[in-house]
Amino acid sequence: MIHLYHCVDARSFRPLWVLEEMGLPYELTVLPFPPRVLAPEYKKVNPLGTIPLLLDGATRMTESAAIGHYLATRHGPSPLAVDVAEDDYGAFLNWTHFGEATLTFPQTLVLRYSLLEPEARRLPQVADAYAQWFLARLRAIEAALQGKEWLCAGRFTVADVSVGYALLLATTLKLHGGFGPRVAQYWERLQQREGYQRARVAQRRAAEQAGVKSDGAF
Ligand SMILES: N[C@@H](CCC(=O)N[C@@H](CS)C(=O)NCC(=O)O)C(=O)O
Repeated sequence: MIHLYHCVDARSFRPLWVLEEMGLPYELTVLPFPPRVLAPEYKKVNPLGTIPLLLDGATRMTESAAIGHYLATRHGPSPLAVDVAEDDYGAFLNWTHFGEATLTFPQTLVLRYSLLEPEARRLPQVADAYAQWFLARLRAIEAALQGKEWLCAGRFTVADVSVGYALLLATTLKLHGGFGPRVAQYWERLQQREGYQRARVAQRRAAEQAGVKSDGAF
């Protein structure tokens, strides 16, 4: 059985969303955020203390975008993966990694320096600079969506999950006012997906069962 360790609305939402899109059976453990501090026993399972952690037999993964790709291929075939023989294979890999490396990374600096650090250690200048950095990178998404519903291959894929999570995080950080018109419509479209909505329900139920706050971890 696939086992996913998750915190509410954290990057582990990517694999949760993929699991629900694919209808795969899985076990979900929701931890309080940050687990490193609030669930220290978790470090026995994942010494990094980070989420996600996905266990699947002998497979052990801690990178959210890679896990989505893994699930759609190892547990496929699935339209969520783009095959190497398809024209958009390179675009698929690029957007899947762009979602994490280019779009989520700057937001973690915003999160840390505007919310997570104790007040005295907050750095508004860093938070503002990386918020602008993030919004500027969204221009690539705005351009890619011209005349398209999804980022590549003419269908919804793991690349949309990866970028879609970055838009969810932006909403949590109240950066969504800076979305361009195509990004704003894309974000609406993503939230209408049944897989997204099922993942929201699964997250809330598992958080409630674990006694973890379910209305946003941060
Ligand atoms: N690149 C990794 C990052 C994993 C990561 O840093 N996750 C954050 C939550 S979104 C975390 O666990 N933070 C808690 C900590 O650093 O203690 C991924 O995409 O999964």
